[in-house]
Amino acid sequence: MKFEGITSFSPVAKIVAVAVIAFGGFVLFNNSALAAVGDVTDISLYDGNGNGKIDEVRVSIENTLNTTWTKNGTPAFTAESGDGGAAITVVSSSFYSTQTDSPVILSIALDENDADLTTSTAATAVALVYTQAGGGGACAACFTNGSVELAGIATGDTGAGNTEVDAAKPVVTSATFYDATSSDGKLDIITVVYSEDISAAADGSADWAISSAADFASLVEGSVVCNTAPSAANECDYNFTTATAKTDVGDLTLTYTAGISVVDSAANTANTIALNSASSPAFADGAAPQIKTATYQDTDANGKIDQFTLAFTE
Ligand SMILES: [Ca+2]
Ligand SMILES: [Ca+2]
Ligand SMILES: [Ca+2]
Ligand SMILES: [Ca+2]
Repeated sequence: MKFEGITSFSPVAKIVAVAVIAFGGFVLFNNSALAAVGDVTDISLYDGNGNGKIDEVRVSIENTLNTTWTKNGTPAFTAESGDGGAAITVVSSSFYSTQTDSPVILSIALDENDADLTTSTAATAVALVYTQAGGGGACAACFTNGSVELAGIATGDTGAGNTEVDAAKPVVTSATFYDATSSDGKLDIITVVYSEDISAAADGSADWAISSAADFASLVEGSVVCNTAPSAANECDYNFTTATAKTDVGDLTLTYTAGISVVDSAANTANTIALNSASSPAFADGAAPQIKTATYQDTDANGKIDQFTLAFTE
């Protein structure tokens, strides 16, 4: 077999050959930028009990050779509210994955009773910090595979690949009903506030329903506006009408069924929830009493009015 042309490249072939070699070098160079064993590749925030506070952080560590990672002594993780905020107590750490997986995943549990742990399910709610051995941590080489130690995680996780990932669903932090239109004693809007900013929905009414078994007549749903003016970025405004003049909660129930209108920027969809007087959170009353009826009487029948009776909407 003859390999004609190998020793006699045309000028164009030479350019192509140089370009191929250069591209190959570029690929090799870029491979060196990939995560090395011990690098943190993902930090995900979870709200396991769905109360709107981050309670677990999972850290993924590159482990391409599938060696066994171990924990030595007291973990050196600390946590902060937001990046560089107040310290949040770390309760414990354990391996979430098998210790030879790649990535190997650590679970860091946070103290939900820590007053500095604010209600937020956003990616910015908690920052995780890990100080490597010799850096003043509580143990030497806290997480290793025998030869490599987990790379430090700086405050704010400034590495492009080390930004916290939001794995926590938005949860309702308050739901308040109002008689906002006309102050006629008839409720007309419920404002539902979430633990983080949610997606914009001009009318997500298909996900929502209002009901009352006895106390409110002729309930009619209007638009449900989420993260769109006049709603705040973390809020849905549920508009409705009723024929009943009543400004306390009674048996009013507003139900959200997991759908399109309450989704965070990481595509975590809020759970189904029924909001009423007994839910958590329960409805807050933002509607002032209004006069429902006013009657007058002549109680001693002397032809002179001597008593007014006012009935209020609650
Ligand atoms: Ca929680
Ligand atoms: Ca979230
Ligand atoms: Ca009204
Ligand atoms: Ca009221």
